[in-house]
Amino acid sequence: MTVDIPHSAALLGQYAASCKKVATIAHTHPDGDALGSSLGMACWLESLGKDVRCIFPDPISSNLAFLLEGGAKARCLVYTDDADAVKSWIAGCDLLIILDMNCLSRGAGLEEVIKASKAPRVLIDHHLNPQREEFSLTISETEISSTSELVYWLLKELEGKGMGNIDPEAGNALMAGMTTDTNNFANSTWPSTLEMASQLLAAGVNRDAIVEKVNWHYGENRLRALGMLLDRRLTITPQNVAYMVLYKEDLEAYNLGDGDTEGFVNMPLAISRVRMSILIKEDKEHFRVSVRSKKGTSAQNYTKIYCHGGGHENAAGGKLFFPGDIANQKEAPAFLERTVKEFFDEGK
Ligand SMILES: [Mn+2]
Repeated sequence: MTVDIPHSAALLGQYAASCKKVATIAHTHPDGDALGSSLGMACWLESLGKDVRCIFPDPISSNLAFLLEGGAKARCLVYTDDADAVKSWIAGCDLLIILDMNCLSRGAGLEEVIKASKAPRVLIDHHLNPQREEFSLTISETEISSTSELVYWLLKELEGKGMGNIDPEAGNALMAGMTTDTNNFANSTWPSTLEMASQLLAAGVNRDAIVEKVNWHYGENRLRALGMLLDRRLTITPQNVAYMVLYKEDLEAYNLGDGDTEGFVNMPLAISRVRMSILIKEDKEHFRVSVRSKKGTSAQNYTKIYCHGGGHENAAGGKLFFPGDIANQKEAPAFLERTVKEFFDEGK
């Protein structure tokens, strides 16, 4: 870890001490880390007596619904479900805490709402290249598993200073966020990550239940779609890059919701010779692009150069627009072939 936790926590504590009404805001298509870090932060702020809502640009996928049991659901607002409630909450806030995204555009429709607010913005994130100029305080750490872990260490520090506490609900949410972002300790696991897990286990967080709920409660459609993809849509280029394309017809045929394709992109990395895996999924006028790579290959660089995105060195996401990057959907495979060849063979 490179960030100075005591110093950053003290600054976060100052912002929290001087506010009354807060919004935490996380990225579009919220994943376990976005939700976990938001809920963990909200629990802590509530323990300080603050009025808090966790705001998301769009709905939370159904496999994470267990984190919204109890009181947590009432704490969350989704912009695409209730734009007026979100706008009026943010307009009344005197602090915005932005989590698990390095730039405001990752907030999709919320970007303008955030920019319209005069409240100070605190960024807490673990992605590369944070857009520091947009924030009053940036707490960015890339040598860490997840935003949930970063939040954990900040809150732990503040708790030691007698400022709020990490209650079991927050511990559970932060453990879930870390567990999903490390793909259950398969990647981005640092010494501090295991220390956090150890401390939370000792505090009574039921990690087995989290793992079970995250991984074992999908519909049959998810597995059948994965079978179809791996059997019929997996291409491996001469550069040993695997790619798979999911068209709108597939999403409809298998009735795939937002969270249902989570983790698909990792599967081809199981093949020994594959060094990078790309999954593209058709959306409105663009494909959503997910890229994962093994050590020594930069998913981040490929995504930045060709797919309007970024993220982490070995896990990145972006978009591919049509028309724009490609004339139409059917051109996507050729685009991937060409850009992969250029990236690896011409050493871009
Ligand atoms: Mn994350």
